Amino acid sequence: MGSLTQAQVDSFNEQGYLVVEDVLDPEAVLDPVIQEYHGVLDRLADHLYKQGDIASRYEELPFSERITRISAETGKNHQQFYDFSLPFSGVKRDTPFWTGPAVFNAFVYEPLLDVIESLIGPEIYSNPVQHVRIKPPEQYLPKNEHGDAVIGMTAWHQDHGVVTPEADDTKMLTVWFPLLDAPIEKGPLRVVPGSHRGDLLTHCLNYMGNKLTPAAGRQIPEKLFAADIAKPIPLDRGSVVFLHKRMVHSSLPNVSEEVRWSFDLRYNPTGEPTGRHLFPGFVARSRANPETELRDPERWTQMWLDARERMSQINQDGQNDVQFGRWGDDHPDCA
Ligand SMILES: O=C(O)CCC(=O)C(=O)O
Ligand SMILES: [Fe+2]
Repeated sequence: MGSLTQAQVDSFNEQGYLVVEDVLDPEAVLDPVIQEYHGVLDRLADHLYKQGDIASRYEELPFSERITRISAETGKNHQQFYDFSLPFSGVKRDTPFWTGPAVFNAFVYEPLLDVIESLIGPEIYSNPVQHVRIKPPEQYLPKNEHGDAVIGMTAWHQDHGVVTPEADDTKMLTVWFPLLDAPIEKGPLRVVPGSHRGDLLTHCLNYMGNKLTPAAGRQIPEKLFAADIAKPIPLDRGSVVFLHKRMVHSSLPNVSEEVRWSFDLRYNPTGEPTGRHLFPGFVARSRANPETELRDPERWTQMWLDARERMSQINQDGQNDVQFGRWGDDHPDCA
């Protein structure tokens, strides 16, 4: 059974997002993830040190400072070492990723699935559009050629815009939560309440605000939605924000002293296309067929190893054997 009240479900349907406090037990779910990532960071530090990219492994530094020190020195976010997903092109047989048991445990944590059940029903599939984001304080990062910190805020977008059109009619739900408290100064998400009631909006390449900006990446021009009513969503550890797939959202910059660390996961009713079919999903909950639920983290890791093997044979050297995106770059909204 779902755990939300009817008023909470109604609020999600009206506003397109819902904050639920105290869903994840910090000690039972989040601390083991943090512990696991200490090992991931050791692995990254060893790799970079062996390559001569950093002067020390910085083992003496606490987690947040260690990550910040490393990114400040390399000017990179090393996302692929932390992430439980793969790039869309150029994947190699040894491309790193992390799908540890504590991470898996968070994906299938029953009280989290109870909330999801209230929003999308009892047959719940873990959609592979999923990322960890670790963003160091911008003040300690080098700037790129456009004067922006090399790891910065996320631009305006809808998650519907990052999946292929086969997932256009699905009930994909975004689930975002911080591993450490994420107050305003850490750069949490911002949402535009009610924006999910509109269509999928055009996502333009390098179009920031209302002007072309080479570093901006792909995003929705602000003239297409009510950017003035955007609302920041600061969250404490344990809390979760749920987003409708057409909710327009972005994030603020991290102007604090500590890393901003979050998971963003997606779930959809089982049987619907995920919009990223080469990556593996799994049944997280099934009331009809409980025996189909995946509860073995090693099996999950093997699914990603298999995906990596497949990906290492396609989308290499600028080839586009399988498309992950949906946008052309000549739409009139982008001019
Ligand atoms: O955490 C962020 O900065 C962006 C996350 C996001 O866009 C999402 O969760 O869908
Ligand atoms: Fe997003």
